[in-house]
Amino acid sequence: MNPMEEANIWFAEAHDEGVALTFKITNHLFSKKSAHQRIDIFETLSYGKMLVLDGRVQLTEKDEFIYHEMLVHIPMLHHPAPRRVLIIGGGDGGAAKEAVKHDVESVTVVEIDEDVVRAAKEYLPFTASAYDDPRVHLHIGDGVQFIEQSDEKYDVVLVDSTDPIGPAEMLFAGEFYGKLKRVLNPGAVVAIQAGSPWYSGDVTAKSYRLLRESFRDVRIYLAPIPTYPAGMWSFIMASDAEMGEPRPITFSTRYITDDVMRGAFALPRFLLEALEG
Ligand code: AG3
Repeated sequence: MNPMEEANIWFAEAHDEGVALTFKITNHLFSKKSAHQRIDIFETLSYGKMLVLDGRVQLTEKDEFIYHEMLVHIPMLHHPAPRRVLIIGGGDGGAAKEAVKHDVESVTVVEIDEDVVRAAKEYLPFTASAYDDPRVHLHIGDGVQFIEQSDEKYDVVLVDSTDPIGPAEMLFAGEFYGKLKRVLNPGAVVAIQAGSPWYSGDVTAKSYRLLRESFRDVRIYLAPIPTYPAGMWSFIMASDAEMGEPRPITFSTRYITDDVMRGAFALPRFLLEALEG
């Protein structure tokens, strides 16, 4: 047994005052207080490598595919022919890794924290390998500033952010969704991660309402992510075009199927009620 494993060290993320998810740690690979947040990378006994920002689990080696496939492929397949993709956040490369499975011309990742990218390249090759693809371009900077200043236009914009506390706060504001329009091609589809509908249904509902103020067709969908709070996660997809049926999946996946894609839009009563309230 390695000495760290024997030492019985655990990492816990509290999901509310009375509940936490706890991982047995076999190695603390990286730790840094960057200009934007605290970054930790752990080797866990059960979930492989794990990226934690400000104490919140962002991804694990074992289940990242569920989150990234659902964030990326659902909007991409609701666009008739996405060629240019913008990812706001997602410095670990996980969303870019899925986006390049499509016939895209370019995938631009705008990450505010260069240290996240550096750490991912060193310790998380299963997501950061995306940066080896010549179609993937990295821009270090603030996502809001980028959309205010960019002259480029995109077919799909994905917001792969942390929770709406800390550096990502601005990405959940109404103004941001309005400004996004500047960088959208006609018929573009936008998708955001919209938090835990169980613990923060208010955040999910608020994002939904704000997106409805800016876009014509707005849809919420869910996915089970074992290592996120409550395991149930929400995403919102929005477009000014009426999004029709998704195109079928024609590339290799580990989670999403055509049926999963259809089923993901079925919402539980408590969330529908939060949306009305
Ligand atoms: N971004 C969403 C992570 C949210 C997790 N929240 C939490 N654990 N409290 C994931 C980024 C992966 N590319």
